[in-house]
Amino acid sequence: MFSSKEEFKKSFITRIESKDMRKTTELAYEILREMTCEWIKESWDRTNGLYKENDEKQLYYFSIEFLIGRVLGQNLMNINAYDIVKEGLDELGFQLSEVEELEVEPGLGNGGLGRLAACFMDSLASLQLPGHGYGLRYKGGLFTQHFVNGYQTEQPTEWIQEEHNADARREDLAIDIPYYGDVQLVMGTDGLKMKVENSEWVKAVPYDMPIVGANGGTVNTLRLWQAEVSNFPFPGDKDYLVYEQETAKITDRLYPDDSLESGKILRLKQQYFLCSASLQDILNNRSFSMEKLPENVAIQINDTHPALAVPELMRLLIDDHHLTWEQAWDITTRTISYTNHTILEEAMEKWDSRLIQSLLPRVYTIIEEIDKRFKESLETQTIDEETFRKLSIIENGVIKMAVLAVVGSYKVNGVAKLHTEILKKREMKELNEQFPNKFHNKTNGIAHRRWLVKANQELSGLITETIGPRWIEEPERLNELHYFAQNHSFLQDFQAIKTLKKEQLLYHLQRNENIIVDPASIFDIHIKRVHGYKRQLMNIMHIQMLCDRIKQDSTYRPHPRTFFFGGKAAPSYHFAKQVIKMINTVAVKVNNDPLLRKHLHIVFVENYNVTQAEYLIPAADVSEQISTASKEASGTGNMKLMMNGALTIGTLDGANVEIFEQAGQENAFVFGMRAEEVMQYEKEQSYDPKEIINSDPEIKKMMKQLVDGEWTEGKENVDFIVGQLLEDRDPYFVLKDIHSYSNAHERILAAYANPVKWAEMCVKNIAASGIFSSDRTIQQYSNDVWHLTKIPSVY
Ligand code: T68
Repeated sequence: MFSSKEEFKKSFITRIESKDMRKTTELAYEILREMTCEWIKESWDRTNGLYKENDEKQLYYFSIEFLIGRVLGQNLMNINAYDIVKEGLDELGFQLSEVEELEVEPGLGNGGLGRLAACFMDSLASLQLPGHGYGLRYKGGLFTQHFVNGYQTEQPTEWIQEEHNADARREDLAIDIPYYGDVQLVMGTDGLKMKVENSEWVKAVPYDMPIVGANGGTVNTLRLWQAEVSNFPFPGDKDYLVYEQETAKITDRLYPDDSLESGKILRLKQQYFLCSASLQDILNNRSFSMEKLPENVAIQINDTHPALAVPELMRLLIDDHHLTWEQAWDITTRTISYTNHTILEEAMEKWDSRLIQSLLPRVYTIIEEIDKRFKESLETQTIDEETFRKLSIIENGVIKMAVLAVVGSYKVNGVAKLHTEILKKREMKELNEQFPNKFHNKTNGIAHRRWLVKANQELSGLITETIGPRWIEEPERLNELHYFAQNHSFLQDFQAIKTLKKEQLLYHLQRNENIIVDPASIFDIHIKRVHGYKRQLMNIMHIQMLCDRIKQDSTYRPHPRTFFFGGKAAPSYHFAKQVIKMINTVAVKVNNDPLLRKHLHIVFVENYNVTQAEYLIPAADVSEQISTASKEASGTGNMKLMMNGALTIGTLDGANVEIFEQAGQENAFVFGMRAEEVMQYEKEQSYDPKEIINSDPEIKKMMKQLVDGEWTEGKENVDFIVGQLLEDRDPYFVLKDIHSYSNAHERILAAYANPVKWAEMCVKNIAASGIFSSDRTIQQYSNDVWHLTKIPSVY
């Protein structure tokens, strides 16, 4: 790596001149990417060498999604070259920020779960822990969202630039994965064995991505598998053309459903592909005896999507490595641990037994055996029918992946305190009683290096000037900012940076869309997947309420606010898509109304993704975290916004609870029902939105306007929104919580009227946010679950 700006410039110029005399930003991007890869390669080789030498335990994080976002700028940052490169390029007539804009972000994830995996990768490498990711190399990441007449449309997003990947491909490590086939019992030298014949094989080719830790010392590996046709013999009675097409499909696209269980065969193929390839890779490359697997390897499964790792590891240990069932089970259940990310019924993965039996016949026999043995182990207890049903892995021809994951792993965690409590006391109560020491909490975290150090370099600079640089390595030191929460000059600097970040956001948005926004307005930001439980509908209905107040009450003239929305709806989630349409419809009305637009502005940012988030989050004044209590397992956007000095308006849900605990409820705007209340209503089915409509004139009026189509466009839109609130009985308690939400918004306006006090509250939030760094989360996983040893990189 170069040590000075001059050295960088020299090398850059030599390269640019050897390629092309036209000095375009595109060429600068190519060269910078190439140079960065070379610098990283050295550390990467060294890290791999150290891991081999040390024989230390390795962690493998199995995830169907890794939403890593752009990597070039982050890598430069992590190798401490960002400033040198920026200045060097500047002097050569390029702007680094423009160069960075050319990178197509790999959107290999839907939302929180995929982004969490990416933050964890960053923290593992930065803490110098031997932890790697296994995922899938989807040709198309999450779709690109455009609005046409206010409706979401979806286009495929292709992120791969093949010429960049020549060295990432590891053909030498390709593995073959068996699908279908006939299971037979055969007599081997050591007794009866299961054998599968006539399998259809698919080749898994790994592509490696470097994960660069802070200061560039440790570089771990994210290995992504790509499906290709296999060279193994192909069963004669099948159609090879169909096989070719189906093979390509396995890693062709990311499933765009963020919280729906799809139950499709392609999804099952993807899941097994990830598990089998990764496990074979681990077992092939080990340097220890198989019995020592749990001492040498930890496998974390990110939700149930890779839960087939349990039966697949059993299959490999028994069929390929000739262990007994008991030995294999002992090893498996000391190697695998599982993270649960949801309690939403519709997201709980269930597979039709017949589907697994046909696609993965051998794996199916193993799942049956696991289920049978687990049920036998329950026979000594007196267990009622309901409990027995809940504990069954296979029930009425359906395989429940969450139960399989719990039974087959040694630790199970939820992602925030409240979520873990709900898991233990309700959703998985019976399992928790069977395995009392398995369940634990690991509250999520975020990579502060991306979400603060990189995304908000100005604020990071100010923090470093104020408390010194140590907070970057130890983010909990951000609490030293408490001493400056009343320091006027610090608060002024903070405010100036907030304004700058707002202007930068607007500049960025204007490049892509024609948006004129007042930077002096309150930036109120609601960014996340669009879903009923995340209640974008409540936000837009509240805006509807505000419009009415402004029109009816000439004394109600609130400080201007810009409500930003960003988020995609799953293509098959019709209600969410209608909410998008409604927001866009209200936006047009409000933004064009001469009176309303003085006070309210609505911007729905198209195609919300990691890159957009990096612009939006530092610019936020208000962070909308308004899920129906009990539904949001954790949330991580809430942490990113807090860390950038936005104040949270939120329910007591997921990690919001811990955010309020840390920052103090007086430095946030808490509202709405609590989780117990919601769950009680759900249990009793006693919530009736009509009662609220009939007893509350303001809500009644809003409903009438909705039914009359004043805020929607087209009958379909009215029908969906009104239908959800009336016929479907408002399943996410929008009408129940909207008054309390509206009051919280009035408290925001009151607080904002005092800019110094507001800034003080923001700073208190930043100061309290260090605990939400994923470095803390990863250290806790390592201490309690994985037991990894830090391997300092030596130069
Ligand atoms: C999210 N889950 C949780 N799921 O909703 C969020 N689901 O509260 C939490 O903070 C985050 O996980 C990290 O723990 C998801 O993002 C998915 O994206 C998903 C994807 C495929 C299938 C089901």
